[in-house]
Amino acid sequence: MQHRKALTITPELTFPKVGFLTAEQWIVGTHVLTGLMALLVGIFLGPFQVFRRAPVLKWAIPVFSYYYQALTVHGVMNALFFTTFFIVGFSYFTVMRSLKRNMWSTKLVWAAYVLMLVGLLLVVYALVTNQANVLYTFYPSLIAHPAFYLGLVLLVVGTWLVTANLFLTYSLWRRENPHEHLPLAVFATLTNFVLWCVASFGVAIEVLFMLLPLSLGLISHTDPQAGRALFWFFGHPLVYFWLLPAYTSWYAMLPKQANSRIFSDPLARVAFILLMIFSIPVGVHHMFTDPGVSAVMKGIQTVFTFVVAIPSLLTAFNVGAMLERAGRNRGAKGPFDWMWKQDWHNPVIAAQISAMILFITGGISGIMNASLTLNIALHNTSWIPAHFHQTLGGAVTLTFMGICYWLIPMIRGRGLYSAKVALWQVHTWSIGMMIFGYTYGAAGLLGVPRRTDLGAAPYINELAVPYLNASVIGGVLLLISSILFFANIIGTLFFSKAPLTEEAPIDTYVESKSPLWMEKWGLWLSIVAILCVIAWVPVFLEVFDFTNGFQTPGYNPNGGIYKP
Ligand code: HAS
Ligand code: CU1
Repeated sequence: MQHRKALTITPELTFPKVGFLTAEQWIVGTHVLTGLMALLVGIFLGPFQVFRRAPVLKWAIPVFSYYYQALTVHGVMNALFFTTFFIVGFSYFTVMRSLKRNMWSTKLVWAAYVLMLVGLLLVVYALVTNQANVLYTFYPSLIAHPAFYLGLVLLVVGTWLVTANLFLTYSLWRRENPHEHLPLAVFATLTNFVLWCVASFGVAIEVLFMLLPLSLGLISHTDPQAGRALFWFFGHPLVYFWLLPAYTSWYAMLPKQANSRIFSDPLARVAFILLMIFSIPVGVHHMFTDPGVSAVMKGIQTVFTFVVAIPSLLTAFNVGAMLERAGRNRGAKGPFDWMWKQDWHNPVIAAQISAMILFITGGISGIMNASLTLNIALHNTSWIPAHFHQTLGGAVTLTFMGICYWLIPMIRGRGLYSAKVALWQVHTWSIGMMIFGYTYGAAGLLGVPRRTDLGAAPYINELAVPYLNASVIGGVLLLISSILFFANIIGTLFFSKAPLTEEAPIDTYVESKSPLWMEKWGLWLSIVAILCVIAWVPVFLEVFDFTNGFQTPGYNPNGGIYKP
């Protein structure tokens, strides 16, 4: 006789429509607020980079007066720590709410959090003591204090635990609900953590076998080319790890907020699957000017890069159609009228639509970067920061700010301190980013370099001077916007007296016609692995010097050969 263990069905959690369960509040709140603290440090250094680089000002940067230290703090805090903590907190929210259950293990949630937090503190120590001026890409042969690399390792290991917890929660749910459709938001979250996990192996190998041992004095030399290849195996998927939660909000939350409905759920899932598959075999587009990679591999990864832009074009149509429906529900008539007939007075909606508008130029500039031939003119100029401030600073950060305008009130159990201030914040951010993007893009076309202390440069192309000076206007607007953002967050946390009225903008039941095979994670992982082999193994064979090994000594950015 066959004995089958009876499946114990976990009772569904009932979440309050308005407000959080205590456990949820702690888990989501701690991660999101830690992320915002990292942002608080990083965000204000941005405008001062602009002021330092404008010939009309050439101001020294306050507190971190050494330009490269300030730039590293700006990049590392904003791009690596704010994003990761925020995304993890947001993903826990999405998964718990949508699947109506607790995380698989609350202990694992906190173990991962402690690892990531210790990682953050170690990195902050290395940064503020001026021992890690290696920028957020930490390319060798620049070498930082071991605490910097150890901190990054802990951050990444923490996110692996997060991934395990998310997948175990999902698989329990799937076992108990074999025929139900997985809510889109959870589907998106899982694809995001798959791509993150696979990608993070590249940077883990780089840090564990190249950078940390050199920094500790266990090995004496490194290889910049090999380090860059391992980094960009990770670095490009990283940008989608930031983008996918914003897409999750646009697809799965904005329809409810805008009183509309998703245009196509299956098409959205196709977009997420494509992003998961094609994010990794494209990182060489960051190395088009690197001599060690062959033109053939650059060509192959160029083609894949164009493929990975397609899911974003699908998103533009899918989300655009959802917004058109929202506009028509509000009385829009002509072909374009729906654009203005959005609820522009709601900061949560205004932030997300403005983020999309910034992403139009961000996306187009990305496609231009991806052309091998054009890239020669654009690489390492201020065009690149222009590109990624429309994508990461625009599409992603502005969406996350919009999310904060409903999430922080829910975490705190009080209404938003001021919707009006939030609207001003959104508009100053959008216009500031547009000005920054235009001026830095134009200056880049005139050859102005990125990552360079122009305030100390003996020569700048005169034609670029007006653009660099005009970028100050963007910097001022972004500074004002950052102050308004944090004033509102602090106001909501400590001073708001308004009652909480907004519901969690996520549907716990989603009608979907998507086929269940879309959840074949094993299949997707195999395809990812095959593409990684095709796209990356030849690159690694090209960049590693298997005869002579590592030949370049580490370099201390504060001067001289690196000595631990
Ligand atoms: Fe990129 C460099 C190519 C997307 C971030 N990128 C960077 C760097 C960062 C970054 C940080 O090929 C610098 C790294 C460093 O420090 O060296 N990028 C692309 C391409 C895309 C792209 C092809 N990037 C992103 C995203 C990022 C990001 C997303 C962050 C979140 N990028 C490159 C390349 C380089 C690069 C090269 C290397 C350059 C070099 O030489 O160093 C694509 O994924 C973009 C596709 C996007 C679209 C836009 C779709 C538009 C949508 C909005 C629609 C609007 C609506 C609103 C619906 C095709 C979805 C309408 C409503 C109304 C009411 C009007
Ligand atoms: Cu990229």
